[in-house]
Amino acid sequence: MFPSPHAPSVERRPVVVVGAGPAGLTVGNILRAAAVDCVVLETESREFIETRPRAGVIEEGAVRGLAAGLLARAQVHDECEFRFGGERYRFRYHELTARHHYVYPQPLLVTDLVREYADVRGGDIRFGVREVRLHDLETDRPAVSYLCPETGERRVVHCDFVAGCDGARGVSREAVPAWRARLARRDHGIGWLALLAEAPPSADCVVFGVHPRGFAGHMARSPEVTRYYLQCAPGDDPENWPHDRVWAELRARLGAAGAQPLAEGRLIEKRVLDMHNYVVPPMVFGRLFLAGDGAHLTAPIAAKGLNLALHDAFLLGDALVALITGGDTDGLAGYSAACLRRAWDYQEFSEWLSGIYHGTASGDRYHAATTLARLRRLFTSPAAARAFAEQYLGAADAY
Ligand code: RFL
Repeated sequence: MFPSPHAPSVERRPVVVVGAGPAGLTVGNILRAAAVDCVVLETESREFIETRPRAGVIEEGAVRGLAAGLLARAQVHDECEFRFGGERYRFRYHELTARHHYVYPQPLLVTDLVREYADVRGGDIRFGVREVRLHDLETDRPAVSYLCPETGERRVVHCDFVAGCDGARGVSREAVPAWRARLARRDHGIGWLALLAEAPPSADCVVFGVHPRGFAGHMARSPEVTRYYLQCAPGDDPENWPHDRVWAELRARLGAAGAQPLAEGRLIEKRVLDMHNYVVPPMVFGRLFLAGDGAHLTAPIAAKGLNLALHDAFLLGDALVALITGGDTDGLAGYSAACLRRAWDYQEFSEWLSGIYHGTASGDRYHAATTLARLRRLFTSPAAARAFAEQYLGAADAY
């Protein structure tokens, strides 16, 4: 039951942030830096979110002053490598865009952001909350309630705005009624076996293996840990992929003339991801503003999800600060449209890249040959290379 606004457990804050992923923590940090009061609600424990492995490739433009740890410790990547037809092709994107990628594991970024928000700025963050519910979003007095993990009591936080940053499985997106949300979804019909190996990287950059047996990817995470991907059937069982099969397949798909042999190691994560994307326009419902995976999902194909979450969070945090501290409504009014322009651009890139990664293994000779033509064009046409580099780095002048 919803407690009366006079009950002792009722609080009031300008903003409630639902979810302590990269999006929610970034919004929280921007608000705290501007002395705007807020509370962040998270269903998991601090330890869990600080160790959950996920992304690692971050655009230069998705980093702002909040990520001091990242700037001090991240590896800087200027190029990537495609391998196809038994050859290696270096793609030097820094030369084309003057931008680079940071390689910094998401758990470290989340750890930095939690520390900055909670320990440095004294921000209020509540872990382990249960049964989060969003209320009265279409009024100017919305609220968020949750079950307190210590007492089991339902607590209510009244607010002016709710930042829905609770990811793909959160409650914020569900709070937008079906008549309003215009979910657009794309299933690629392809699975990726996502692997983390306790092994040093076997190349000095990200490697994409485009092979008739299927795509394979190599991405450094740290000097001791490397992420690998193997295209597989959607819904495949990770148990079908014992250690020896994984390494044999990686060697076959990433093999190329002059390539360094793969450093083998224990597989510490092994899960099958079904490649699908979605966007939920608009990203606003009354006083609820969605950000990150809660609003749009991009399969790891283009390594864009974390970057989009950070871009959303910058826009949302800045817009909330502008309104709450200065009465400026423009940022929030244009928030959804601004985020969606970039989100759709990245979706289109993901779609295009999926064609390149998966085309040669499609079983369709025509499709396989046009895929290889597309790939070769990246290395023969400077105009095609520049266009690819701009999208890969998220470096367009405007979205
Ligand atoms: P998150 O990170 O999922 O955070 C949401 C948080 O909300 C919590 N939560 C709730 N809290 C309160 N109430 C509820 N009802 C809640 N329900 C959930 C969750 O516990 C969580 O802490 O979403 P956010 O902030 O939008 O960030 C999105 C990114 O995490 C995601 O897009 C990336 O990880 C995607 N991704 C990659 N993105 C990149 O840009 N580059 C990459 O290289 C990259 N690699 C990847 C990836 C995602 C992967 N997986 C596991 C899907 C590799 C993998 C394997």
